[in-house]
Amino acid sequence: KHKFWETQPVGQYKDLGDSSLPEGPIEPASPLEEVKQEPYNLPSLYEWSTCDIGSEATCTEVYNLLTNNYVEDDENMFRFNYSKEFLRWSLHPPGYFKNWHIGVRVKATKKLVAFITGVPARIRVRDEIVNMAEINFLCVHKKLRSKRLAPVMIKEVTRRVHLENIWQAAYTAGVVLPTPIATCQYWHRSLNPKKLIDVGFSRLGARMTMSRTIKLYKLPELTITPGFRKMELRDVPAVTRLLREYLSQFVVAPDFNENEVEHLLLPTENVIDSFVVESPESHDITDFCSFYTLPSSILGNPNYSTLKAAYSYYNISTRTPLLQLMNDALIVAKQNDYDVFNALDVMHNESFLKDLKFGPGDGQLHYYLYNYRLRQALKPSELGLVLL
Ligand code: YNC
Ligand code: MG
Repeated sequence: KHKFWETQPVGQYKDLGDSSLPEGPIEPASPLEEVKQEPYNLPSLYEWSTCDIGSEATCTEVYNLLTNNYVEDDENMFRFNYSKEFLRWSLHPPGYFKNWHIGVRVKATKKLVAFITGVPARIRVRDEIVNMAEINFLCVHKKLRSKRLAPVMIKEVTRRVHLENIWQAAYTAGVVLPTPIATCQYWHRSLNPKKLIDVGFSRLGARMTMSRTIKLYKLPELTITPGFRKMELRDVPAVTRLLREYLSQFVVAPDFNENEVEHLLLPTENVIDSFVVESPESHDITDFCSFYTLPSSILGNPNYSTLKAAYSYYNISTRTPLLQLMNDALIVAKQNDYDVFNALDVMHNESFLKDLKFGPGDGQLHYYLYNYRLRQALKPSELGLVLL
């Protein structure tokens, strides 16, 4: 059934529930000399091309490929529209490898037709910190689908990850593959219900009018928590401490240091927004919340072309109730003109989703590890990891 995935060191369906299998790497690391030195073969019309996302021209090519060919919803009404700034930010974390940003071009014309990326990350699984690659942005041009290009691209990124002596990876996908470590659901909080209904993202509820719906989702103009403000560079040590302590309770979570917190969580306009609560008395940083910006193209609507969406990232409450903190996050997202605020049911998010009027989405997001077995699937609330 999965001609490619059956050959890979991933949890196989036949092993599900077999508690005699140990947790941890499925295959041992190989000596580096044994890693294949030459790239995998592509069909003869195509060639590999490392994509320097720092180059404006190359970043534009990647942006255009993804804008026209990346992930759509089941009904093909919306397509992710990652911005160039977002691509540069997410692909250049501390210690990134240039040659993990892999393109496929048509030899004759140099047109970019496929893409896959990895970035390094330390991810803790139970009490073990594992060097991994986070794999993202796998995309094959619509005209080249179902030609088994994706397996070659996955094998090539795997080879390049192995050459850095890294043997595990984490990734998410909307499709079911062998075998999810967790299956999560997106929840959506309307900020601009009229537009969401007009574009078909949501529907008017039973016995609801437009004006009642608008009233239902209305938010205060200003945030409520005293000391709630944008995160600044000087907050990096305190936020890192908060985050490390908070994430330690989950079964799978990133192991962030200060450099990574600075890169990933310091606000970058139209990419990542982060807020702290600074105690008005002690000036301690007691709480933190963040969301990233990922618009979607609205396909074939005469009135609107993009949906401005915020995606919940990492949130930590120690003194402000999480419900109040997230309500403030909704308020700032609304102030900044987002149409919808999305959150997965990971970490403690379930505790606020219903109260804050999030509704469940259709479609699921499956989390995977490559070459690392878990005895059984995790509950979403056991996951402390959000991939971009
Ligand atoms: C997918 N999303 O099952 P089998 S998510 C992984 N992730 O293999 P073909 C996928 N595998 O089942 P197409 C996958 N989607 O026969 C399909 N597959 O064993 C598997 N869509 O290949 C599939 N982006 O080339 C099958 O399919 C085989 O032409 C079929 O290409 C697939 O970024 C795709 O959704 C997804 O652009 C590129 O449909 C194409 O359809 C497309 O004939 C729209 O492929 C965009 C889209 C996926 C977003 C993402 C995470 C990717 C993770 C990849 C796996 C990483 C493994 C770890 C590597 C490092 C290891 C170390 C150390
Ligand atoms: Mg293909």
